[in-house]
Amino acid sequence: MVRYKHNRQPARWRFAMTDSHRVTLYYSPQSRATGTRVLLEELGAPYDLHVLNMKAGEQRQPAFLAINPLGKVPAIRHGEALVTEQVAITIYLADLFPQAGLTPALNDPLRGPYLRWIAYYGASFEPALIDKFMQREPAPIMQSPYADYDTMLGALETQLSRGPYLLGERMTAADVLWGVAFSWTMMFGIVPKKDVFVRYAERMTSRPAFQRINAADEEMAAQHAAAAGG
Ligand SMILES: N[C@@H](CCC(=O)N[C@@H](CS)C(=O)NCC(=O)O)C(=O)O
Repeated sequence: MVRYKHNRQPARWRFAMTDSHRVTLYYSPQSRATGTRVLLEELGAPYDLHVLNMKAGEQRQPAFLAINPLGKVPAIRHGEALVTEQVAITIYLADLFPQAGLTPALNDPLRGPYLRWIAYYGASFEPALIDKFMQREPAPIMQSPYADYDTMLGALETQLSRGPYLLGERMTAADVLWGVAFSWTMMFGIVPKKDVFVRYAERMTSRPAFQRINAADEEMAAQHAAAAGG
């Protein structure tokens, strides 16, 4: 396991950051934790990486199973709080660093839609994605948590076509989650490369934060493969 330190908060609010803001991200390159790291960078958050070599099976060792019994990344530790699940982590981190402007405040009319589309990721998109990837017949529409794949994706298409971001003109932490998700799900051919999805993913992945982490991930993934013996 390797630890790295990152302090990339913009100068304008660096004075306000204390050690109480420091976050530890349990991490593996080119995984669902990548989006969380990109979010930390977009937020200018101070964080440490606790890196797991998943190719060597470190996520299933007792030390990490004590953090997340599912053996999955991302997970974060912030003080006494341990948070798993991308959806919870996205909301938690964006609220922890409101200065970055990526979270609508509680009294903002966008707060509800913001939560809706973040929750949609975990509750509807991911289950649909896995059924599609496994070429599994979905449950009947009344039992399926996502209705059916085309309806689930169609709702996203409608929302994104209002763009440029999920909530219209305002970029939020939800876009970091979704931009990264569209990028890898289209790369794996699970989500079709429709113009609206491609443009949206490009808008998010062309940002410096994603570019930086993507490059670092490539290097780290190669080191992990070598360390795990190919
Ligand atoms: N429900 C979890 C899923 C996380 C997840 O699937 N993580 C994958 C990385 S892409 C993982 O850690 N897989 C390792 C394994 O299960 O061995 C979330 O949304 O955070």
